[in-house]
Amino acid sequence: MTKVAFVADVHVANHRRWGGAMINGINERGAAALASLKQASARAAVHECKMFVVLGDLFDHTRPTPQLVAGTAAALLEGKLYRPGMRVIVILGNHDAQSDGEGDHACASLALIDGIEVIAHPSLICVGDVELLCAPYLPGLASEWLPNSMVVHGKATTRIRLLATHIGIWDEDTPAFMKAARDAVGIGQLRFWMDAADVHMTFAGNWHAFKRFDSDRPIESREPARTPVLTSAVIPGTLVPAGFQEPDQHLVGRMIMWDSNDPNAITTHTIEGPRFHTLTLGTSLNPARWSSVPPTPTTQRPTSPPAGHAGDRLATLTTDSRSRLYVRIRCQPDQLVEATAMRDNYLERECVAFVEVIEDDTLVRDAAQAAVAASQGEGPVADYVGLVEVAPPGTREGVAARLVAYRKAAL
Ligand SMILES: [Mn+2]
Repeated sequence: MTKVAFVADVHVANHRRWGGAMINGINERGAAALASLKQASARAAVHECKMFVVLGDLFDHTRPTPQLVAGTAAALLEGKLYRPGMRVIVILGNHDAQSDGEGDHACASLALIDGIEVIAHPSLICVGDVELLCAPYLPGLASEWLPNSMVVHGKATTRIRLLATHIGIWDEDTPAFMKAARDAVGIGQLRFWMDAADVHMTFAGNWHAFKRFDSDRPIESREPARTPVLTSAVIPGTLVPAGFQEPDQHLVGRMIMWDSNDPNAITTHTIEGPRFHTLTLGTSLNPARWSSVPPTPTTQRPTSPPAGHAGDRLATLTTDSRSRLYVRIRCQPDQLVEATAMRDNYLERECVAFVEVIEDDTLVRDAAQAAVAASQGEGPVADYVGLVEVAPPGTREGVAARLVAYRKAAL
């Protein structure tokens, strides 16, 4: 059996907003990201994974400070303390790459550290009965570079081949403006390339919300007895969300594991860390989903708790990264008093780092800015309006008109 753990989009940085105290060159936001990464590496080792794979955007930008690089290296290597044979593999993402020149990326110095493999070129890594086909991010159209990166290695042998890459993957439910991204491909197209390159399952960093693409179409398998493929591609989502602009906070902070013993299944593991929740007046966070708050018991713990040192250490790491909940309360202008009371209530909880009350019109402005950034025409704006939450109901047309006006003003 060969188990592999995947995380994506860690975006390690000393994020300035709500950055907190800087200690030895790392602020609170940076420390929170490193704590989550460390916890993930440890948990992968405890689950006896043979590979711990970062699917791109390990760093948020191309010039991480030496302190952040050192902290990142230590976090990546945490799991090797009790599972020295676990391979740590880092694939480059778009945020890591300064240019496509040799070594011109944020992970250049990490590549010099014993035990960390930085993958900057398409390559094949064989471990046990698994072949990991690595296709790091390249500039330009993913629909051009991805198939090129996939075909160079010919057909898989008797091993099961997995693809690890950094692309968006869309299906019919994806908003139009995301489908148009240069670094995204359609799931149908991807499945076609996967068949041609003999890839069993794809794991992709880049987009920040967890998503799995299931297939009811059996793929012809090498072993006649094998069950039909159930999952063909997985987006783990961001390991450490960076702000309120991130997708649904229940679709982030996950590590995905795959096991060659059960090659059509994946398991997801919650990794504690910062979370950003936007609430409306009168609603509250569902404690069961409020994963950042102690002492919520988690069902995602290892099924057989590791004995001794490793178990104690993992428990400490989990507590360390259970930091920081950021809450935003959205209200109408005439509800400010009520919203402020709700804010004060949240501020009393020690794990809540930040609470802000925003009037509803801010939502429209944020939506307008996102639409401006994401779209080049009124069609995508209309698609976007179809997706955003609009209150009161029945005002979509009005909001669409305002979005178009804001867009014109912003151009
Ligand atoms: Mn990213």
